[in-house]
Amino acid sequence: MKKILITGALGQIGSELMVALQKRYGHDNVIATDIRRPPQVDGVFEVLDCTCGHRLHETILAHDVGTIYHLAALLSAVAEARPQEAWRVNMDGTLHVLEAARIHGCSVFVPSSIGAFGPTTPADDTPQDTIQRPTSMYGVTKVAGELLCDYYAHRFGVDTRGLRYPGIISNVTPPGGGTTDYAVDIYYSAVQHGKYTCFLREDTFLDMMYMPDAIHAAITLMEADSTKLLHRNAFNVTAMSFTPEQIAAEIRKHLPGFTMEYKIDPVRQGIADSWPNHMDDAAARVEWGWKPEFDLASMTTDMIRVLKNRFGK
Ligand code: NAD
Ligand code: AKB
Repeated sequence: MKKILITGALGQIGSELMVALQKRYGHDNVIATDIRRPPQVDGVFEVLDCTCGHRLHETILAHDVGTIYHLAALLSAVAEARPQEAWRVNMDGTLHVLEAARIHGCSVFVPSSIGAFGPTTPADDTPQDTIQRPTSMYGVTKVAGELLCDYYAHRFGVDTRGLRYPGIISNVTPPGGGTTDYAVDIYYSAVQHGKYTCFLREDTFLDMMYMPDAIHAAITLMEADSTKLLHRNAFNVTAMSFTPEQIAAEIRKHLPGFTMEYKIDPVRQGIADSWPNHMDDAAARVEWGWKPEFDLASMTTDMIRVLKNRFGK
């Protein structure tokens, strides 16, 4: 079979997607790449900067790549701190990947985000097709990325697909600098120290998803019948929506002594306030059968079980 290339494979999503793809399609059929070299990696790995067009072409040709999962990006908080670099990595990277896909006939998965929405978007039951005027640099690159993927599909016939992921919660690789990171940090801190200082306000609703559902969604979308995909590059997908107070209350069911205080970060609070409370993901459910397995209760049970084992608690 033609190989599968992942950019940004050492990140929060890539590190788990790599293993899932290896299991599904064969260990040596997955080419993991990232701008940094890991101390060790179980599989084929190459250093690859996604903004370097000729290295992308070389790697695709050398490994006979047919599918690209393009995960390399700067996330919302990092992008707000370094907006020019975020534009370069997120936009130049995506353009180079799409160009390489066009030239070499690859299909491409490019994740978008709840960050593609802004303060004028309807915040509740956010429709699949709606106003998108984000105010963060991350959001600007995510909307532009969605449009660029649409363009490559209709103009050049490239098989581009994508999801608007919510905040992803996981326990393998720490998140890379986003606004939703609190919902990962809180579990580590609760299990290790019994307390957490939250950088978002207690009533901030955001969409979230547990990593197994995020991985399953990406692979299911890439395997879906393309004739059924009306919204091919930007499917709203969500599994749950909660506030910091609600996740803390759920954690207290397992760790009754857990305490939380707040020290609001105005930058990340501003970003969170501009994002939806809860998206409507009906299009994904209808067009390719999206259905999450985990809700807040089952995810919390699993996160705490895994982290207690890891930290010997
Ligand atoms: P991450 O920050 O954990 O990982 C990104 C990886 O990209 C890192 O390993 C980094 O080294 C690498 N990278 C950075 N610049 C690069 C470059 N120039 N060339 C190659 N690699 C480079 O991110 P993630 O959470 O795994 O996110 C992956 C994708 O999913 C991103 O597009 C992100 O916007 C999107 N997404 C993530 C979430 C989430 O909650 N994790 C939610 C919505 C969308
Ligand atoms: C971030 O907070 O930047 C990401 C995302 C929702 O895109 N987790």
